[in-house]
Parts: sequence; C-alpha cells; structure tokens
Amino acid sequence: MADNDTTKDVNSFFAADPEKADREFFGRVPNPDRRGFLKRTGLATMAAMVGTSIPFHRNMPIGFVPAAMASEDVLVGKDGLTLLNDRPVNAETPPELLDDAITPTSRHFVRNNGIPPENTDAEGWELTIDGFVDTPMTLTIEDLKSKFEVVTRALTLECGGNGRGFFNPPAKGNQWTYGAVGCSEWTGVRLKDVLEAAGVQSNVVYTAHYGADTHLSGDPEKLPISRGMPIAKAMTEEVLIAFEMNGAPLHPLNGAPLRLVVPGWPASTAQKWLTRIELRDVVHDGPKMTGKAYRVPNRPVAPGEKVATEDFVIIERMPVKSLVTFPANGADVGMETEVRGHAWSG
Ligand SMILES: Nc1nc2c(c(=O)[nH]1)N[C@H]1C(S)=C(S)[C@@H](COP(=O)(O)O)O[C@H]1N2
Ligand SMILES: [Mo]
Repeated sequence: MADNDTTKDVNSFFAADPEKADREFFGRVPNPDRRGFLKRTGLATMAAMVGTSIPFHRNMPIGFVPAAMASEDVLVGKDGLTLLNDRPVNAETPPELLDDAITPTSRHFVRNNGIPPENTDAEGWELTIDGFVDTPMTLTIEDLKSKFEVVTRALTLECGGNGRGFFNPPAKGNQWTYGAVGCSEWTGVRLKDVLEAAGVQSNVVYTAHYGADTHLSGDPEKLPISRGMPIAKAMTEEVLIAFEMNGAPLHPLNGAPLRLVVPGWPASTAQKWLTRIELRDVVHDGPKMTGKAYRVPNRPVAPGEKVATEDFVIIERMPVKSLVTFPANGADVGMETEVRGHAWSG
C-alpha cells in the first residue's frame, strides 16, 4: 500500500503541527471521546496523502495510523484514566477513582507537553545543579540517596489547567474536567538540602528546571517545557526531588526515574525526567514561563475580558478546591447516603 514517502508525509504533517493535523483529520471537537471518529474530510485528506481511498482507519498501514488512533497502548500501567490527547499523552482521572486518601500510581493523572525520553533507567541517570551556585554538582540517584536525608510525603499535584473544560468562553488546550489532580506519596530528598549543598549565591532569585523529554516537533533545539520558581519557594521543606511514588520507582509517564514535586503550586513547576536545575539571577524565561502560559491576570476580571499581557503574573499558589469522589457522578443512590471527597489548597 503506502510507500515510505507518503508515510513520511503524514508523519511529518503530524510532527510539524499536531494540533493542525488533528484538526484536519478529526475536526475541532474539544471532546475526549472523539477518538476513532475520523472526519469524512479528514479521511479524504489522509486518502489523498496515501494515494488511495481508506474506508476504515483499521485498514491503514501501521506506522501510518495517526497517534490519535493508537490510544490503547499509550497508558500502560494506568487504570481507568480518560485520555484527552495522545500526542502528547494527556489523561485525567474520573472523580470516583480519586476516592482514596492516597492516589494509587495507576490513577495518577498524566500531563505531558512533549515526548517522554525512551531511556528512563535510574542507573546512570544524572542531575546537574548549576547556575549561581558555589559548587556546581552532578549527582546520580544513588548520590542523592546516600548524601541527603530521604523523606516520604503525601503531596498534591494539580495541573494549572484542571477544570478548564468548563470555562466560558472556552480556553485553548486540553479540556481538563475534574481529574488533573492527585495526591500520591512521594519519596525523595528535599530540593533545599541539595541546593544548600551546592551553595546558593546571594544574587539568586529563581530556579529553572530541565527534563529529558523532547519537543513534539522533534527539533532537538526546542524544549517542551522548562519552568521554575522563586528561590524562596524552592527552599521550603516540602519541595522534593523524588525517585519513588507510593513506595515504588516513579511511573515512566510521571517522570521516572527522577522528578520535582512542588506541592500546592501548578504542577507544571514539578519537572519530570529531571536532569538539571539552574539557579538564576532573573526570573526564568523558558518555554511555558512567558506570554500567557501559566500566567493569570493580576486582578479579578470578567470571563473573556481582554487583559494586557503586561498585566499577567505567573501562577504561584493554586486556589482552594474540592472534589466529591463518592458517590460517583450520576450514581443511583438512596434517600440517605454518605458523601465523601477531598479538599486541598496551595
Ligand atoms: N519534563 C516535563 N515535566 C513536566 C511536564 C512535561 O511535559 N515535561 N508537564 C508538567 C505539567 S504541566 C504538569 S501538570 C505535571 C503533571 O505531572 P504528572 O504527569 O505526573 O501528573 O508535570 C509537569 N512536569
Ligand atoms: Mo499542567
């Protein structure tokens, strides 16, 4: 059927601009259930690229099927999550599966901005601490475990976009509903202890975090995301460099083998597949730090009101929220029933 050139065409079409490619093939339906329903015109576009007609997507050659249709394999080790996107993988947890006090790893949501690294072996993984420090350091996970106090904490991670699916007017991006939040038990060392060992210089105002995932475009020069936080937050007791989640190594989709956990702040600051922390004398300006990414108006505004870019500030503490996890939404219950859930805040 398709020769290699056409296969490359479609793949590069998806690689160059996945959102545009998705729109072409699936239409602009911000709906997690759209998978499998290829638009008629999308089918035609794809058929034109293959040079033959395609009655059913299951007849398309492997490697040619858009990532969007290969959704069965992208959530290995996760259980019951709703897939919002599979390039990059984004999946949220239905509220009734967040009933436990400690979120099981299989139910912790996944928010990827790029493509996770293929090699997530703890063996040989290195973390570099540099920038304005007295002693730049490169540490293995064994170094972290042997040189610093290892602590275990139940910490809440919530995506800054959680709940965005209900915004009116609609917001761009993954249409998260309730479940881009989790509270697992994380084991690792305090970021503070590691930074103190490196020696934080007096001019430091901000951290910059780097991970081993790659940009959707495949361009090695581009980073999918690199965020940071004020040094004062980085030096608090509860910010961890974690290598375990619920008593086992991190799940590959949740940043194995090493990640930051920054509780109470948008989880975008909690860099996964962590390879480097740089201390800066200015606020970090990496991808997803500037413009409107993870920034909010500096005052309450009406929904949809235009706000000047210079009036946006970086999101820090997340607001107070709560979620009913039992009974399940829409469940048939008696006249009297117990209701449970969680509340959390930044
Ligand atoms: N390296 C890297 N770290 C990352 C991201 C990413 O795409 N790449 N996504 C961030 C965002 S936006 C969120 S909400 C959390 C999600 O963590 P989880 O996937 O473990 O739930 O990871 C953060 N850390
Ligand atoms: Mo996020």
